[in-house]
Amino acid sequence: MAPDRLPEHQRAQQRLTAVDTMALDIGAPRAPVQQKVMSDGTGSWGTYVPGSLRVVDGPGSGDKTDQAGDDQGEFDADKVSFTLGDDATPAAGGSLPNAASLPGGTTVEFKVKVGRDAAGRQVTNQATVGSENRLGPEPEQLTSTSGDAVTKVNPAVDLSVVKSADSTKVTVGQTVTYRVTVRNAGPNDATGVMVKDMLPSTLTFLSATASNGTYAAASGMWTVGALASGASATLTVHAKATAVAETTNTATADATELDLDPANDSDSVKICIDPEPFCPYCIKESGQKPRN
Ligand SMILES: [Ca+2]
Ligand SMILES: [Ca+2]
Repeated sequence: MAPDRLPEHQRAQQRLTAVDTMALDIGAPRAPVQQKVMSDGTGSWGTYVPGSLRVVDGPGSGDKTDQAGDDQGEFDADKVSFTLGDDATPAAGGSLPNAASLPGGTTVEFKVKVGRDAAGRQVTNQATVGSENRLGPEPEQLTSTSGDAVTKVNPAVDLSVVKSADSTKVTVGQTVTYRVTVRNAGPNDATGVMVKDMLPSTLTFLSATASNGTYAAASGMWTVGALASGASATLTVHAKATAVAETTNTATADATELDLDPANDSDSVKICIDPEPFCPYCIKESGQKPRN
């Protein structure tokens, strides 16, 4: 095997969450070759993070700009490229001495923001190095491709909550019925789904019905459990108004997985509890004044 055909290698974090940023380190082995140029695409699963090109070690180490023609690094459309080695210019790779194994040589790095569609999947990335072998009688153009750098991306979900009341204006003694719906917009199945929905002190719990799981009135916790991507669950709570108040109560959902849009995890309903109406015939007897 010619020295230049030693495989390139890549290091990537082994576990990420969608929307995290991943740094791909790409090492190039030392080889008695010149004009080394490395290129690497960001793939369909992520987006290049502008300004993240860097030669980590080896000749010309340091940050590189995304623009072409000013230094060893360049980002163009969906591909990053570096010119490597001693005396590398913006246009042409330099030379690297021979060495038996990594981590000799040079290492470059760039960052990729992992996209939503990659959640719960494995993503892979490869780098390619082109070089010219000048050991023989004639210069020989060579290409080396790395093995796949495989990174597991954590699953992610988007829970949303909608809460409503059958009436937003009641009187003391009347029953209010709240309806809470939690939905998982995916992209992955949710586990350990909990919805916290504590009744205010001006309402007394009567009963609850849940399509999934159970509701504990004392803690206000609706334990939903697993919720597949695209699925929803509903809770109905009946409560009795016990005191005059303007009261808002909120339902908030949570799951084991990261939620990609926390803005829709909660919903609130405000209700007004009026005093009990007075019977005009009772006023004379009780001496109470009718309410305005
Ligand atoms: Ca540049
Ligand atoms: Ca959400």
